[in-house]
Amino acid sequence: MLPVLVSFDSGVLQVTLNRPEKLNALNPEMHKLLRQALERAAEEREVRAVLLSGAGRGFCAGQDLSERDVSPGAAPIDLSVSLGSYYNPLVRRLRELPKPVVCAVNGVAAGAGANLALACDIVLAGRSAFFIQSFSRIGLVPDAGGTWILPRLVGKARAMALALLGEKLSAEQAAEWGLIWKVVDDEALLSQGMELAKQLAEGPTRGYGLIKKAMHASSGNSLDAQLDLERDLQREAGYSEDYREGVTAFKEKRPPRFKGK
Ligand code: T3D
Repeated sequence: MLPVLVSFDSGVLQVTLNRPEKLNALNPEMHKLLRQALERAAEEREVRAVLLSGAGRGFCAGQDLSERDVSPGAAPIDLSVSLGSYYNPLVRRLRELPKPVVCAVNGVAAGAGANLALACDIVLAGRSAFFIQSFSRIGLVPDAGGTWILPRLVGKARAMALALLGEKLSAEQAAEWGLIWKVVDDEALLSQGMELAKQLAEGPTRGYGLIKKAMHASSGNSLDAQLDLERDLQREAGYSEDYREGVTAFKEKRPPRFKGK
């Protein structure tokens, strides 16, 4: 069985991390397949949204630690190679993908697995799921964008404590703190995730891509720079067919039929 499953239906590319016996801990093969799936999502017009989740009782337990030889006498491992080759490109790919990515966190999301979820655009979590910045438990620093996104989502005080203590954060608490969008019942998670992804897949895809650009740029921009960016992105959105359709549908008092163009 492949360690990442990919299927396509109704405009949604569904990507499932699939090593349940390891709580979907990431190894190079999974990284490769995950990257391929995200490249496909970027390139194929028909793909208008992505749904990411995990098989079994976990979402993703981060880096597969069984692949790291830390036995006495083993050579020191240069972890920057792993980040440079796998984790950083993965987070950049997710952020730059001009299509919405929904993440359905079906169980534990630990280490880079937690930050992989947080790099997605809309995060739903099952009620029994939890998030752990488990890096400090093994002497590491949060990666996969964790030190960037956590303080921005929950503020420095909470981000720092999450990173230093490596404690479990329940899905409910994560939603309350603004780390994720919503908590749903475990049994309903995948169907609600798919419903949301399908809703997005019927939306104005180009506009969504521009919304992502604006949102991601905002934390590094002054208000002036952001206003200029909004002007430029709105010009682009206004040239889209979906804008014409949206306004026409409004005037004709009917639901819009967006084509993602
Ligand atoms: O190295 C680099 O490339 C640098 C980049 C690092 C990025 C990172 O993600 S570092 C952080 C790595 N992840 C962790 O430290 C989390 C390790 N896992 C855990 O702390 C716990 O497993 C969980 C809290 C996630 C879940 O606990 P629990 O009690 O529900 O399950 P469990 O029994 O610990 O795990 C179930 C199985 O999954 C178990 O296998 P076994 O004993 O039944 O054969 C366990 O070993 C395996 N597993 C869980 N996490 C990992 C893993 N195997 C390999 N790597 C893992 N990360």
